[in-house]
Amino acid sequence: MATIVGLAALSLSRFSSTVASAASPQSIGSDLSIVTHNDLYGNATARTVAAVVISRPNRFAAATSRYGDHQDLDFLRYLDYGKSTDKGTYKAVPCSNTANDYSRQVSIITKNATITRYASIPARFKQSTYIPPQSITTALENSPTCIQPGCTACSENCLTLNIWTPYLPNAKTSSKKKLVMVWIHGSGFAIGTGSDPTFDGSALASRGDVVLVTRNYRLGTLGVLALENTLLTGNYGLQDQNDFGGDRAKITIFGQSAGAASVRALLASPLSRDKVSGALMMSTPQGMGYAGFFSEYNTIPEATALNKTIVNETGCASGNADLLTCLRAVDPLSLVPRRRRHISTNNLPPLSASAPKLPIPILAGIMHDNGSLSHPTRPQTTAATDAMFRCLAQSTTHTAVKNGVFEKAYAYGFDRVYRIPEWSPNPPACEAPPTPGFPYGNPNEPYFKCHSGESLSVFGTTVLRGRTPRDDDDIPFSQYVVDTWSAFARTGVPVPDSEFMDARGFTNSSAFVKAAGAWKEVGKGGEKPIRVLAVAGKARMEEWREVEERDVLGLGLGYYDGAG
Ligand SMILES: *[C@@H]1O[C@H](CO)[C@@H](O)[C@H](O)[C@H]1NC(C)=O
Ligand SMILES: *[C@@H]1O[C@H](CO)[C@@H](O)[C@H](O)[C@H]1NC(C)=O
Ligand SMILES: *[C@@H]1O[C@H](CO)[C@@H](O)[C@H](O)[C@H]1NC(C)=O
Ligand SMILES: *[C@@H]1O[C@H](CO)[C@@H](O)[C@H](O)[C@H]1NC(C)=O
Ligand SMILES: CC(=O)N[C@H]1CO[C@H](CO)[C@@H](O)[C@@H]1O
Ligand SMILES: CC(=O)N[C@H]1CO[C@H](CO)[C@@H](O)[C@@H]1O
Repeated sequence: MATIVGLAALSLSRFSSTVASAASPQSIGSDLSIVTHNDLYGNATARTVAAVVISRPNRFAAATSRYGDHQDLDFLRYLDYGKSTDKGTYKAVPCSNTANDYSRQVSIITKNATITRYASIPARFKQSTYIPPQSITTALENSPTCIQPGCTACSENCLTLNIWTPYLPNAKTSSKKKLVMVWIHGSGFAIGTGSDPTFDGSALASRGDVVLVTRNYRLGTLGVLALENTLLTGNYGLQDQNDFGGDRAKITIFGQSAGAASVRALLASPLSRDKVSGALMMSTPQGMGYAGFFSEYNTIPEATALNKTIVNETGCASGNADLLTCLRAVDPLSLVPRRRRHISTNNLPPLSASAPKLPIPILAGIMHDNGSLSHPTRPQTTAATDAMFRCLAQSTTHTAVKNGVFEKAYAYGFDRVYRIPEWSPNPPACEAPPTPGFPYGNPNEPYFKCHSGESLSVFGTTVLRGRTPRDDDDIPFSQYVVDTWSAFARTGVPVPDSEFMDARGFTNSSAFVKAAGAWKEVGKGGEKPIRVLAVAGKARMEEWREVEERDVLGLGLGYYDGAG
């Protein structure tokens, strides 16, 4: 009955059907659960044991006793979590989770799952269409990114996704579904990819027991160009993001920066708003100047007014009946350095009292300090920086709650950052300064909590991305954030359940949650609305920030009340 499946391949969940000998839920006649502690310390972990668990009769005690007094297998109690009786009947196969070995593979056969492509191969300036699962495809390599400035491993044929899963169902024996988190990457609608290793989904999938999906969408002008009275209707990138199906009760969309602005646009669109059970928006740029570009939408006439330059520069005559053919013949790399906004009949997302209600929870927040310092050519200046991010992020949440637009809302301010390698907008402003005993930076000293500084913590990829933990809190803090984000996807509440954490042995996160105290939804019981995400002892609830500054700028909490 026992079937051994190496975890190494599973831990990154690269699926393959090309290896004839690969085990599959079908060949085993059982579901496969992959349970690993994954403490985010990478190959420095002391918790090297993981298990592939097969749902064939075998009591928990029997399964564990087979492996002697392997204390590390305690985390398998998680398989009984949420069940009323201790009826767990599992076969556990412990194996190392430190190897980075792709040679052992697992196949899956789903209802004709297409693993590598989620939408039709996009014709330039044409809406993509969601393709339901059709065939089984090898997915061992990252596919090309969408066209972006200076790219090489890129293509217009880029509508692909990556999937990490802690569980492979056998359709014959189980109808269990995991919660799904769908990530929309940021970078100004201009660059980026779902295959960026910063967004490696292993940690969220393995710790959070969710299926994690990252995906590409068209960028730059290729994602948005719209011209009135032509077939160019814009929103190609947004439609790419909208191309997904599945159980609407189990899908949370989340994104950062332009990705968060995308989540916001998807929630505003009748095409996508009813497909999700939750939404998480990290650092949505909104407000004045540069940032307004992300979250205020153009109408087609407004977008058309912007076409002059680009149409002229391509050499395609704007009056040409064959404009589309002409534009499709242009080198795509010459089109992407430009950006355009999403197209909508409404310049702002509908948040007023008359806005349609969306019965889902949202979680939204920003970096705790200076929202900007984000753009290489637009360094931090004034109060206006805060206005871009903070004031209107607060107004969005405040107004949405006041007008009951969402079922409930949680707000946070992120107060610990470790910047992404290769990206330092204003060095060394976004780095904690080194002090004696802290050669990699001392996060207890003041430093700017810059835009995008949350990504490594949210994905648990600090070590994976080669950043050495600066102190003993960096990784436990990331554990806490990973567990918080996935808890929101599983339950709609950004607080991991204590029994869940106990079952998994997430002792650090337990301590964080206890130290931080209750995290109430915005607008409930006069509680302070913002959870400051910081190390144990510094996490707290706070009032909306920068009230005076906001009012001076005319970006008060009521800013969005008139919208839509
Ligand atoms: C452990 O990981 C680090 C970087 O994360 C790498 O430099 C080192 O070679 C790895 N060690 C082993 C034994 O794999
Ligand atoms: C799977 O694909 C085959 C052929 O491509 C088709 O006949 C069959 O109906 C598909 N099954 C499902 C469940 O979509
Ligand atoms: C396009 O460029 C030409 C010169 O190259 C200029 O005369 C014309 O006004 C431009 N048209 C638009 C719509 O900008
Ligand atoms: C908790 O954090 C400490 C460092 O502060 C670390 O040594 C330990 O391994 C962590 N425990 C777990 C369960 O991840
Ligand atoms: C093809 C197209 O729509 N061209 C338009 C570009 O914008 C100018 C000015 O807004 C219009 O006059 C063109 O018709
Ligand atoms: C809230 C906060 O940290 N504000 C800081 C933003 O950056 C400027 C310097 O550019 C500081 O003076 C502010 O205190």
